[in-house]
Parts: sequence; C-alpha cells; structure tokens
Amino acid sequence: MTQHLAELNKQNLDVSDAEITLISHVLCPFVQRSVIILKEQGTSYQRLDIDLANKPNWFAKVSPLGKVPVLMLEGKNSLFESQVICEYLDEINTSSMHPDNAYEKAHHRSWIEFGSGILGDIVGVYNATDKAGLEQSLQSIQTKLSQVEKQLSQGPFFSGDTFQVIDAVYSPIFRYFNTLEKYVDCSFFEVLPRISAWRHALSQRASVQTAVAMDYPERLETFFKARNGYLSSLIS
Ligand SMILES: N[C@@H](CCC(=O)N[C@@H](CS)C(=O)NCC(=O)O)C(=O)O
Repeated sequence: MTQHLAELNKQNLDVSDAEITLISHVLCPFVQRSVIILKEQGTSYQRLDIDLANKPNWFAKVSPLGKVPVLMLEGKNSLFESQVICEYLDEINTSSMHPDNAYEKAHHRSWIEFGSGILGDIVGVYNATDKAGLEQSLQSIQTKLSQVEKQLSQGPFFSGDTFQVIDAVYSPIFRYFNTLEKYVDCSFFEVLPRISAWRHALSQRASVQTAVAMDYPERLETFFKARNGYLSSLIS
C-alpha cells in the first residue's frame, strides 16, 4: 500500500490499493459516464460513493475542484474531470470506444461537449424557482436535442451499431427524463424520433442499467424535492 493511500485510509477513506477506484456519487451523471465505460470495457474497478453534502476531509486532496468523479490509480495517482477520465480509460484499453477516423473522433468529442451543456439545462430545470424558469430550461433542452437529432442516422447508437464513448455520455442525460417526464411536459421527444429510438436503445444496455443503483429513481426524486424549487412543488 502506498504512503499516500495509507494516509488517506487513516482519514477513513475506505479504499483499497485496487488498481482503479472511482470516487463517485450515487446520482452524478458525470460519474455514470465513467462507470458505463468501465463496464463496457470489462475493467475491474472499485466504486466509492461519497456524500457531496458532507465531503470527507481527504476528498480535497484528490479533487482540486471538489467534484466527482475522481479516478484513483493504485490508490496513488488521481485524475479529475469526467471526460478526461473517459479518454484515459479509452486510451489504456486495447480497443477504443471512439471512431478510428480523426475527424469522426473529433466530431464525437464536439457532441460530447454539447451533451455536457444539456446537463447544464437539466440543472436549470430542477433549480428553477418558477414555472417560467423551468420552461425556459426545458425549451433549451428541446432546442439542443433537436440539433442532436440531425446528427443521428440509422441507429441504434450515435454512429450506428457500435456503442461508443458518446453513447455513454448521453445515457445519463436521457435517464433524467424517466423521472422528469412524470412531472413536466417532455412531449418534445415525440417529435424527435431518432433521439427517442436512441434513448430507448441506451436504456436497454446492461452497462447503462447497472451504472446506478436500483433505488436511483427514488433518490433522484428525493434530491429534486430537496431543491425547494418549482419542480419540487410539482412532486407530491
Ligand atoms: N466538469 C465536471 C463536472 C462534475 C460535477 O459537476 N460533479 C458534481 C456532481 S454531479 C459535483 O461533484 N459537484 C460538487 C458538489 O456538489 O459539491 C466533470 O465532468 O467531471
């Protein structure tokens, strides 16, 4: 066990010297994209969920921005920022989950970045203090998904038959709507047939289904309610 790890363990970090440990949070969509890639690769890893409302003292040492995910390597080196983690995981694996062609790969990365913007709009939905704010964020999501719709072809995944990094990134985005559509108007999916088919295909993927715990929907609702915003008022 490395000295660094021993030091963290003294501070009650329950992490072994497993080759790969993902410091996580039960609901975080950025964590989910890393988890999905680890699962797709069949890489063995340890997951350590922390409470973001009550961060352990050691966390600041491995997470300069105070955010999850953090990937710890042999309990010694650490990486932060989910997309950096995903790219690293992709590079150390024998087969890549990106297209081979340089332009195609960059194209995927552009739309991955775009997906992070959609996550920002989802935060806008659950943090909105009034109906108008919530609707504005939903409108922004619709506009963005309409742009993504034009990038999709025959499916079932973003670029056809193969599940790639970009599919891991959009899976947690779509997962939010399984809960949101119970409370707000998400009928825009009806006019986005390719997005809807992609959403469905991703929801059937084992790596996507198991990237969160069974009680994820209840926990997400509890989280939404606790925001005390307009969305909270719609959840009984
Ligand atoms: N750009 C970061 C965003 C990560 C992020 O925002 N994580 C959230 C949880 S989903 C977090 O850790 N927030 C810190 C907090 O809630 O204090 C990434 O891609 O890793």
